[in-house]
Amino acid sequence: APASWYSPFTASTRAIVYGMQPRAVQGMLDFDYICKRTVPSVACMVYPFGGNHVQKFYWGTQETLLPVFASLDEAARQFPDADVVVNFASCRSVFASTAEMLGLAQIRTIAIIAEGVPERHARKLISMAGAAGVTLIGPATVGGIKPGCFKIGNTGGMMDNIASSKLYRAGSVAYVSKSGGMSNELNNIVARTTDGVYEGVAIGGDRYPGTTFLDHMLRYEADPGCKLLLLLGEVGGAEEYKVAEAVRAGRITKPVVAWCIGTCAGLFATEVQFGHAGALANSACETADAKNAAMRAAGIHVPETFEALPALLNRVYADLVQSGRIVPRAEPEPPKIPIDYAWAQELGLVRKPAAFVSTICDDRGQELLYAGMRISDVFKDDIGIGGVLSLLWFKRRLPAYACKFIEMVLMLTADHGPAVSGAHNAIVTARAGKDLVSALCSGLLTIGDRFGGALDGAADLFSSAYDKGLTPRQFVDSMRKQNKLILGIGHKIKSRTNPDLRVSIITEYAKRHFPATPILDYARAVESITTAKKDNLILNVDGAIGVLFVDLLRHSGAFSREEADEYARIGTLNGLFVLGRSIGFIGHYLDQKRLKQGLYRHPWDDISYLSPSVAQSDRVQVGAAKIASA
Ligand code: Q5B
Repeated sequence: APASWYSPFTASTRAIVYGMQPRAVQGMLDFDYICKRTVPSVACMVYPFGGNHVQKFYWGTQETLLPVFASLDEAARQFPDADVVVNFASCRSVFASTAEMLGLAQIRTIAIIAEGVPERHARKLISMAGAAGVTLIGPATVGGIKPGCFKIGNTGGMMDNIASSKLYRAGSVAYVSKSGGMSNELNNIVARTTDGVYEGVAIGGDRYPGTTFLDHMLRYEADPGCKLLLLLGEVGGAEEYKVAEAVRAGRITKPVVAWCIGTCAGLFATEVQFGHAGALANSACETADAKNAAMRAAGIHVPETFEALPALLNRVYADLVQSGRIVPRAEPEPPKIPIDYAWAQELGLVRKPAAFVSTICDDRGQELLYAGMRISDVFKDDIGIGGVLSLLWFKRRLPAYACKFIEMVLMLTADHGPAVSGAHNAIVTARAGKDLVSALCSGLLTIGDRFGGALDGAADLFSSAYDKGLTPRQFVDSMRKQNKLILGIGHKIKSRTNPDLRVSIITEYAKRHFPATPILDYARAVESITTAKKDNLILNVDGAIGVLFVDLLRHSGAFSREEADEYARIGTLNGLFVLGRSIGFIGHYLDQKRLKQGLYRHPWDDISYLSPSVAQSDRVQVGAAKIASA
């Protein structure tokens, strides 16, 4: 059936949702789906920020896309069949947006969800809506629901609630209340005591609702699908009297069951403002007791207490069935409700193997955890960057001397001038106009066996030789026999006569604080052999850190031998240089940017051009031809 003044929501109603409210939209689509609607009730969304785009939603178990428009005007143009707007604008912008909606001829109903709308704005909007012939629901409401047809925003709560109140199919009882929370209560009561809800609207708790109890009661009276009217009023205002008057005057002829909540107000010594802005009795006739009495006197079915409401509703419903005015319909099979994976998981209904396993950090709770340690404790215990590294790299807290050692390594390796491979690359990249990450990566990509990435290799070579029981001399000879350089030995500029102070600092610290340093001692013995050959074949900074870290892993007591070997094997030690030197590479990048250095081009006089001469090239070609013909 098409929409009419008394039935604005049908199974083909289409709405524009104003505001970025994906949860509410998904709720509406889920409702549509279980009502077996063929077309989603949400035509599109309007969100003034971010331009036109699409948002992904579920339609049952499948995914679907809904358009989002930056302007209401365009949304209306694209969806001329949309005649309802669910307006989620905040109380600050609701006036302007609703006024704009009222200017669109196709819009017949607007639900205003915002609370705290200034009363003067509400009154102005009511008068504008009246002039435009538009039905306003709200402000300060969840909206309403028409089972089997349409649901405004978050009305009805979660899908299991909607299903248990059988809101996926129409009943015969139409209700109007102020509160969205109490609407849920009514959905439940009506489902248990009658053949179910035909329609339900919460008009909102403000003093000036866009439409009143009477407006909706008159709609329900005119709507042939509705057989029984239910009103849940509340203390404050005089709207219930208007309904009573309509019943008395014969404008409402269908049976009405009603209750006005707030009868407990009499127990307080002074007038009490209940939850809603309008829920305050300003005079004796605005009390719940007075309004219940007036409705009862008008012939409305009013129970003695709210607790007696369900039984009364059931009695009136049973009379309607008995008199043949309601013919109960066969109950359809309850729909299967697709439930979100996250919710199903929370309920313990599903499980699936995770694609990733992570054991070092957890950001899901209230507080970030590093290997189980709260971030606030990281600072309370002042564990420093060494402590953080030990948590995230080794999943444990290391002794203070070890954390200090880690910090010293990071400080020592932070930079070694602009001439080393990595800094040079970072500088050239920065000067080519690239960004920080590119410059940093370009520097990092030079780290390897020859430059800065010899820590792991050195640790492996020295500790393996030591473990095998090779004397330092046997080790050096075996490496020479294999024509292999000893990683961790040798430096481009440092030598016995120009010692690398970084190495002295770190080894002296380790000698003072580490429980034992057998691999360092072994490496020193190797160094005395290599430096005898050539002055620059010293234990370099990579080598010193590499062997010391093996000593730390093996003798700190914090690791088993298997763990110690594994950390040395999986690249941990080069990670120290990578981390430390990143500080320097970023420094070089910033330095170049600060100095506004232009594109670097290497000078010709610094390149030996050794390409063959023309004559040589001819000889090569003749030679090649002879070989080919032979
Ligand atoms: N020979 C570092 O070579 C360097 C030998 C060796 C046995 C060795 C070289 C090397 C191993 C890798 C290593 C880390 C390329 C270095 C770092 C960080 C840095 C950098 C900075 C920073 C230097 C001359 C003669 C030859 C060779 C022999 C050389 N190395 N023998 N084991 N390891 N080391 N890298 O001076 O008989 O004449 O043929 O690869 O540990 O990267 O500041 O710059 O903080 O940024 O060019 O400190 O040692 O020596 O290759 O001309 O060799 O010594 O066989 O003998 P050089 P070459 P022969 S720290």
